[in-house]
Amino acid sequence: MRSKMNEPLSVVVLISGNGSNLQALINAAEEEKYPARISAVISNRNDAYGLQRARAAGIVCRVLPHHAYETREIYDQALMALIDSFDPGLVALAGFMRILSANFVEHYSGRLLNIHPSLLPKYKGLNTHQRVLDDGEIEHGASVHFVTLELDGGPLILQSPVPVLADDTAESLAARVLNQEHIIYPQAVKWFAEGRLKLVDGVAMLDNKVISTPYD
Ligand code: NHR
Ligand code: GAR
Repeated sequence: MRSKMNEPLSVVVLISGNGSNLQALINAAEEEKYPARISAVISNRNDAYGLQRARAAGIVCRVLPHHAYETREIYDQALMALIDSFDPGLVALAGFMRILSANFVEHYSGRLLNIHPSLLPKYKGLNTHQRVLDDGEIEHGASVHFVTLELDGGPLILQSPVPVLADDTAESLAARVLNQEHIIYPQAVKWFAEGRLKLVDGVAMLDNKVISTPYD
C-alpha cells in the first residue's frame, strides 16, 4: 500500500515478447498521464524485444527463464520474490505467456492486471486471432481484466471492439487489436494508479461503482 497517494505507484511489468503494450505503458508514464512509475520489467525469455524497449527507457530489466526451474510452482515462487524486491503496488502482465499458479495469483490479488487479445469471455487462451477468423466472427477486440484463478476469467475492466474485415489475416487482425490494447491498457493503469479502480470481493469497481462491460 502507498502510505501517501501523492507517491507514484510502483508498477512491475511482466513480458515474454515484443513488448508493444509495455511501450504504451512506458509512453504514458513518460507523458505523466498517470501517477505511476515502472520500477522493473521482468521477462521469462532473454530474447524478448521488450527488454530492449525497457533498457532504452532506462528501466531496470530482469530475466527469469522458466526452464531453469523444475516445476511451475517453484518458478512462480522465484518470480514472486523477484517482483516483490521492487515493492510493487501493481503487477501488469503485458504479453506474458506463462500461466500463473494459485499462490502467485492469490499473493497479488487485487493488484494483478492482464491485457488479453479478445472480447472476453469469448476466446480465452492462446491463438485468439486465428480462432476468430476460423469461426467467421465479424467482431473481435481486446480486454483488460483483473487476474484471478480462472484463466482469462477475472473481472473485466475495459474492452474495445474492432471489426473483422473480409481480407483479414491473423496478422492484420492482431495489428488492429493491438492498436486498441495500447489505448485501453494505459487507461486501466491510470485508473488503478489514481486509486479509482479496485477489486472488491471479487468485483471490479470504478469510483465505487461496479464495472459492467457490454461483452460480459
Ligand atoms: N494466470 C492466471 N492464473 N490467470 C490468468 O487469467 C492469467 C494467468 C497467466 C497469464 C495471460 C493469458 C492471456 O492473456 C494470463 C492470464 C498464457 C497462456 C498459456 O497457455 C494462457 C493464457 C495467458 C497466457 N501459456 C502456456 C503455459 O503453459 C505457455 C505458452 C507459451 O509459452 O507460448 O503457461 O492469454
Ligand atoms: C498482445 O496482443 C497481448 O494481448 C497478447 O500478446 C500480445 C503481446 O504483444 N497476450 C497474450 O496472448 C497473453 N497470452 P506485446 O508483447 O507487443 O505487448
